[in-house]
Amino acid sequence: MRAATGGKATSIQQEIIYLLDRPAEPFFVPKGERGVVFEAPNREFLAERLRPMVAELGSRWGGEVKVPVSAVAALPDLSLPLQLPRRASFSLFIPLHRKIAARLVSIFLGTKTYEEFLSLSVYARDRLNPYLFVYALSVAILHHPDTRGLRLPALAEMFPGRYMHRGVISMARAQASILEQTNRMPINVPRDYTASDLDTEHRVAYFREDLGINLHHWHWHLVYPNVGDRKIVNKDRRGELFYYMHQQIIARYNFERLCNRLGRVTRLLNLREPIEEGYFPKLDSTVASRVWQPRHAGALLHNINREQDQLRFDLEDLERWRDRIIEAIHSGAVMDETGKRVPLSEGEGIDRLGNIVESSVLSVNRSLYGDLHNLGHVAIAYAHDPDARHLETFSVMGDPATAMRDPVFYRWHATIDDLFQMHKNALPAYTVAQLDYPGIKITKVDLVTEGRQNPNEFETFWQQRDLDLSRGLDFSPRGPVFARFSHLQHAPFTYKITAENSINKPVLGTVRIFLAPKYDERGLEMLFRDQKLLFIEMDKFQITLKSKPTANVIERASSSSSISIPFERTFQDLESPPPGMTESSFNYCGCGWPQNMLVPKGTSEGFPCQLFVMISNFNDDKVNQTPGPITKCPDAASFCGLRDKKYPDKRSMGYPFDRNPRNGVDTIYHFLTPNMLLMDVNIFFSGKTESPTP
Ligand code: CUO
Repeated sequence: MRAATGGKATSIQQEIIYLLDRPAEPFFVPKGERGVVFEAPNREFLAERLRPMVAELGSRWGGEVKVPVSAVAALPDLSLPLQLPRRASFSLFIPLHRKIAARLVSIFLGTKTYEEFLSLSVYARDRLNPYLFVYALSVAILHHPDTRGLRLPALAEMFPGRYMHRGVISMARAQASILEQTNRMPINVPRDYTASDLDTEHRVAYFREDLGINLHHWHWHLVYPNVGDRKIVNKDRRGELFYYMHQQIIARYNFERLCNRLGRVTRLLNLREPIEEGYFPKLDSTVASRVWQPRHAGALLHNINREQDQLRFDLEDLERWRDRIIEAIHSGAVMDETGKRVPLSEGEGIDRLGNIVESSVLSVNRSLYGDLHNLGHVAIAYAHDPDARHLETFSVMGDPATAMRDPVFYRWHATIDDLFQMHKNALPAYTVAQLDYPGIKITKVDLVTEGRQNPNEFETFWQQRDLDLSRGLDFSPRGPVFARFSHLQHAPFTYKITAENSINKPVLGTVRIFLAPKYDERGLEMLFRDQKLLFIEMDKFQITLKSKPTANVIERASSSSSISIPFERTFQDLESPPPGMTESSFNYCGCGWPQNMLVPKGTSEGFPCQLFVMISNFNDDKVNQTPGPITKCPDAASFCGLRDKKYPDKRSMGYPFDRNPRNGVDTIYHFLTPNMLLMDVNIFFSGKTESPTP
């Protein structure tokens, strides 16, 4: 361990995290509340532009915790990462930027010791584009053997400009400069700041602009990078998870839309048609001093030709790739780079297709199937300046940290999901034998919600929350500055499931819980083939079922959901792990659907839904798990997988709703086998706003 000197020592090998603090301030300015200062071994470590500053100001900044940084035998070659100017915008969807990021990540991961990793990071930090640096260092920290146990600070803290109205950031800056800490009041962030009710799409802005949802999405792409060393990219079933996690986002978005009397999102099939939905994000980047460009209603997409990003492609390229992918799906096989047919099989086909469509370096043939999803993001993100004649950079669609704010994100991802559904619909339907669990019968399900008198009712409301913005405010005095924002929340609830086991011994099962709207836009009950796309995963867990005569009563709390992480983890603070959590158990776990968005909003009169509960045979679900220690934070495994492990469910992701049904099944009622139960429930939105807990 490298000892920190002076003041309080930081814990083992944790100092590197402080390089993520206030990304635009040099490394020799104190970081975090503890005032961590990195001490360069020699002047060479300082970026040239900073050298005169250090000479002039000497050690004016002080700092309580000094972290000496060792010299390194060979300084890294940063020529590729340096191609991205410091004030440019960085996008994971632009191929050159992806290449640059991959190089930087591999430089960091090529270090043999923590000391070396820290030294190279310090050396690189103030030379490079801050957003690129934060992305690459975060990926490297998550994967480096000596740092993988560390917690990453939430991106909303490092770059609040990606999450907050720009007025809030300037008010925060003013507060930090003018007021003593004790006199600072939380800055109110209104819920409706991006549009008025004239824009019907604005009814679901609370979903699109939710901080936790956007943080989850950024974190997911951090855990599942699509370029770089295969060791990092090639995680178990990552292509399939790309499909499933995004499919669930679309399902949840459509669910929210139906709650708000909006129709399901329409696909962006014709790239030549004006995009009806405008979006004005009103975000501001604190690092690149730029405004995120809006998109006016009726914008057109264009061919892209932007020299500085080495980016040139035509809309026709996107169309061609899409056609080729559709052709491959219909022929049941893709062609690899040697011209060999690789089947899109029932088991692995979806994983292969996910990597092709996204696309990742695992795509079997990037020259044939191209870079459809990523460059679709790019084409949309540059609608306002496709050839850089106005020297503008991309809009929110160009960054996974912000893309989900824009209504067009869902239209594009609905188009992408459609390809996956084409493949899924071409697969054989699940037979009764693949669905049933002979001997197991669910006899009753109750949903009990705290504070509600009637069973089988969810309750939602608004909740206010304070978020400290000071970590992202470069060059302003220290101390917290809070923004007070509100988000959707639900009352905690418990599922009570009664199940009988008539097999003569205890057996294992997997409980799978889904929720879908009961009626479509016209108030009619849906066909199974439509409703299956709207079933959102609520939970999945393993149980032991005792054999008769006693019935099994299984209780499961909403806070245990397999898709979500607690609020505290979404907004994890750099320096204080939430109560009850040790630092090392905190790790990798920033990925996960925010707990507060588990239940869709519903309506004040009660939105009718169907809760589906199934117990599947664990023998068919079981995975021969990779040996190694138990993962400490499996909470959000359904969307994020398990670190260094196989995806913990052998079934296809989305099972049993990922395929068209067997013959004779028109509605969900026909679909049910005895190990399943369907129940009508309602979601009531109470309209109240809860204040933050002090
Ligand atoms: Cu997550 Cu398009 O993949 O944003």
